[in-house]
Amino acid sequence: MFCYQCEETMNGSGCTNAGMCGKKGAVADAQDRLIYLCKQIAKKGSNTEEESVFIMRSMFSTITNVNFDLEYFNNRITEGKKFIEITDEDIYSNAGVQKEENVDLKSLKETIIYGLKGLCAYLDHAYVLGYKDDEIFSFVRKLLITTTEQKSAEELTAMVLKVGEFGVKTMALLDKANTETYGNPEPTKVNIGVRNNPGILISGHDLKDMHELLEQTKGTGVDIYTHGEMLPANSYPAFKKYDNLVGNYGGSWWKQKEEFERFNGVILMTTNCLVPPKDSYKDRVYTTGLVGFEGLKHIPDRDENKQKDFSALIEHAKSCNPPEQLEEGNIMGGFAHNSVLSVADKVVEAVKSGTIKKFIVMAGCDGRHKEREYYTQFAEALPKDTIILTAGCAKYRYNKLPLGDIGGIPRVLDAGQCNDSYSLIVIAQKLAEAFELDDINKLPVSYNIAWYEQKAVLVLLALLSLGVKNIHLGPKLPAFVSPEVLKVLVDKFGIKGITNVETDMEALV
Ligand code: SF4
Ligand code: SF3
Repeated sequence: MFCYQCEETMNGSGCTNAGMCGKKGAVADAQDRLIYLCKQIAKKGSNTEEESVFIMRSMFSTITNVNFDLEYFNNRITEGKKFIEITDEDIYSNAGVQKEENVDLKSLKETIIYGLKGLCAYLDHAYVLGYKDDEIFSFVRKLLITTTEQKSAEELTAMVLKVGEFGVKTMALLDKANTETYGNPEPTKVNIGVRNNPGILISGHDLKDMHELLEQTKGTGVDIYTHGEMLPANSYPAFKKYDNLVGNYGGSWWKQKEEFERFNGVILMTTNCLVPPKDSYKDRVYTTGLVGFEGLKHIPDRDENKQKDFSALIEHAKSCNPPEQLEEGNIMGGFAHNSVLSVADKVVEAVKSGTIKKFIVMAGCDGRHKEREYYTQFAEALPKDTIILTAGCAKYRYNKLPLGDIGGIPRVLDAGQCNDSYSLIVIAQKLAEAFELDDINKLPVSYNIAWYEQKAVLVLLALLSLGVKNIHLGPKLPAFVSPEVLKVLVDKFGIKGITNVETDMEALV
């Protein structure tokens, strides 16, 4: 195997025997074969929606911490082979990141692939809610084909930015899908304590699963808690009305080993990020959608016009003990574009009067490495006249700190899931309009972004495609960015890694 798609890749260069994430070599190889097959379907297929959905879901399933199950990937490859004429020999001999020998072309092609993986995840979330865009489907095919062709580094660099441009479109589509279906998120105090009933903990990004689970647990005596990236669900009007939605339990994805253990109840993983479960709680974890892990129970997809059937999981939950309390209190959420822009006048006034000096976008992912304590320290060290704009699970590094507010505006404005970084873009664009600026780089906004997996790659490319400059990216720069490609990113966009809190504070604030 060879995989270097995430931030935790071995020695900052590539996982070769097994993934640091727990992915086995055979699974990584099968994922490579699936990606190769998708490229060939894009090239030789008949351009049907069925093929596009196959490609989209295949790409999504190979994102870090989504699916660890070899059988799943083997079945998927068998399924995909029906679309085109292709031999196993072809697939086996041509699949894999290392087939491109030129290090810079490989870097650019893989940047395109990882960005597309993130894009496909968001596209799938929208698709599940009945929203689609044929132009985006065609774009994904076109770019997959590009990675199989002889292209220059300049041509590929242009394509990388195109991925970002379509990333913005896809996040906009998903924003429309989420808000038209479940309402605009509202500023919400989310309880982080527990109640005394058995519970189900739901994690991942899939809001439709969230809705159906709430509906099916209504009146059953089973409480629902969110974990990780499902936290923002607490701020949607459609979900707030369920009185068995208690709040959020615990922190971000990498804390699950300890937190799932202590939750006592049933856990539902709807998308990334699953960590290989411990035997002590394994029988309480269910997967659904594209998530898979050998030995875990899987809730099958919904039949047309029907809900997914969560009854087995609900029955299981009833026999569990209530969760152990980890903490108490509240955290604030729900500051997506609609709620922030509804107080835009107040925000603009605060900036003009100097009460707010700067916004720092600290969106992205969290991860398990100690070096990420930097983000907590950075948030703590920020001057009191600054506001953090966040989205994605990166927020767990500082969303429970007592950072206070500025004239009623909380100093951490959480727009939601990583895809809701789109909200941050909308907010920045509207502020630029309000200040009559022709360039969003002239706004008092700095970017200190943390990444882990490929959705964050897409978010980064989206920001670059909008011309955002001087982004600090950490905790490590991607291993798949070659020195030459990094040079382009530095020269063109001023991208930097992180150093230490003091130096970066000086540069960013
Ligand atoms: Fe390694 Fe990350 Fe790939 Fe897992 S996803 S195998 S940790 S690079
Ligand atoms: Fe988090 Fe996996 Fe990236 Fe959605 S859930 S942001 S890491």
